[in-house]
Amino acid sequence: MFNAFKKKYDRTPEGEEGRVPPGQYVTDKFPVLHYGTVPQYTNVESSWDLRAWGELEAPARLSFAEFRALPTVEITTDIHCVTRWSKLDTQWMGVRFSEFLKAIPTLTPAVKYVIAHCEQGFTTNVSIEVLMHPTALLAYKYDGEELTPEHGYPLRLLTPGKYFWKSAKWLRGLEFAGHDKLGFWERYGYNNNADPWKEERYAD
Ligand SMILES: Nc1nc2c(c(=O)[nH]1)N[C@H]1C(S)=C(S)[C@@H](COP(=O)(O)O)O[C@H]1N2
Ligand SMILES: [Mo]
Repeated sequence: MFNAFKKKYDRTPEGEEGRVPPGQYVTDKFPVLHYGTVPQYTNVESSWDLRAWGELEAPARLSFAEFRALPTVEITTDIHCVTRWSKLDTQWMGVRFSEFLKAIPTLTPAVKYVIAHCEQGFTTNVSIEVLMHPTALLAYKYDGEELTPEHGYPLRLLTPGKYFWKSAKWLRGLEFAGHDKLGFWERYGYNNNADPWKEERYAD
């Protein structure tokens, strides 16, 4: 008991090594990184929705109010940006990806990948297995507060175990696909698997 307690608290700040992937440094700041401009919404109730399409029995569309009525969870996780900053113990609230699946028509057995579609055409792709993890979130609060515009308001994806670029900001749609489709940064030369522990930064 005592050892388990000690081990947990040894990790930070002195013993962070085991929590920080190779080539990363820890920051207490929350840097803002993205391509393009920050979308501004005047009225999310009328101008925002979340769509799902592809390998499911019928396409779906949830309004802002419908989405916000879904059950939420809070999670604490570490985030790792490919530009080498990591931030430990970030706190998020949102709808589990697996919970969201209950709110849309059934997926077909062909589904293997999910392509996240965002404002201004940004996309990112991940295998559906990764999003079935209980810490995969459609997140709308950070540190107890509504996401700020630059961090993805009103909704972002939180993709566990991958470099942070796969945590798409300003999420508007999820495409369910039987085959993989490279997203924005993945096409730009970043590694499609993006595992920070294996330092999969760039495509070979
Ligand atoms: N829509 C969108 N989401 C995006 C990006 C982007 O360019 N557009 N950049 C990604 C990258 S490279 C990173 S590191 C994180 C940064 O999130 P943050 O600005 O909240 O730290 O968002 C990711 N999500
Ligand atoms: Mo990034």
